[in-house]
Amino acid sequence: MTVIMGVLNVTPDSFSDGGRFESVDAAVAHAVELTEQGADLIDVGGESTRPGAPRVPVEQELGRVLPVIEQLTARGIRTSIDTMNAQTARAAVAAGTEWINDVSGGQADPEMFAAAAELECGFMLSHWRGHSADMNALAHYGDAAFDVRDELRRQVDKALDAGVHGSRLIVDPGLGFAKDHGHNWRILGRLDVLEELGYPVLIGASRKRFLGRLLPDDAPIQARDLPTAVISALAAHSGVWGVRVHDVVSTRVALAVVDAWKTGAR
Ligand code: PMM
Repeated sequence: MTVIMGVLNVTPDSFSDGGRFESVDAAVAHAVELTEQGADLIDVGGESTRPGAPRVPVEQELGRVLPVIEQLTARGIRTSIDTMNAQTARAAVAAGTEWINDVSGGQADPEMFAAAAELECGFMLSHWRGHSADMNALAHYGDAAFDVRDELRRQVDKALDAGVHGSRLIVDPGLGFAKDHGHNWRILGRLDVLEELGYPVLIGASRKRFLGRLLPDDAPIQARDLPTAVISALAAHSGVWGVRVHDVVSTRVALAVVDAWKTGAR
């Protein structure tokens, strides 16, 4: 079955949950709820990556995510750490996190691959071309599906050279990161190209801006959960490893449809 990764942004400025989970208790309660709804793991992040977002000092990031990870680990809830900082990744893994989810694919922090190799945890490696402040200017491709595959392959090779074991790698096209809506749809329409890399694929489309273009201008952010769930179904049908979503309930149902579609039983 396709893995559901529930999003837990412990930030005051995340575009999609608007800082509602700033306090540790509220964050933990939300993670428990997502787990009860069917999330297989919780992706904990303390630094917003929305376009134009400022960087957060590592100490502040650690202060946000560590208490949450400690409590989730104590409850037996599996987590990934959404960070571009090796220091945060190390501390999170020491607190029980099983995967490093680095949206920069090891590019933002030169220590990241060494940390991942040493920690022997899973590593989610995303396609990335630059920090949020300037990523929109970097959204130029010949064919986004093939260019992203090739750039991911180069980064995967660097991870392997640094000692990260191939069996621990998961690749992600980084939808919305230095990509416009057309690039995102091209990548999604050709997931077979990404699958050529031979690694499990993770897709993070949830509530992203390109989905807003399918909806009325005044639609609330939660209206993006329907197109997100449809993408979860289509991505699962093409065989991806996992989907990273804010609304677990709708994606759970979408994945049940795919399962019934494929097996003829439910
Ligand atoms: N997108 C965001 C944050 N982390 N991680 C992975 N692996 N893939 C993504 O597409 C991704 C990510 C940005 O979205 P958010 O601000 O809603 O969390």
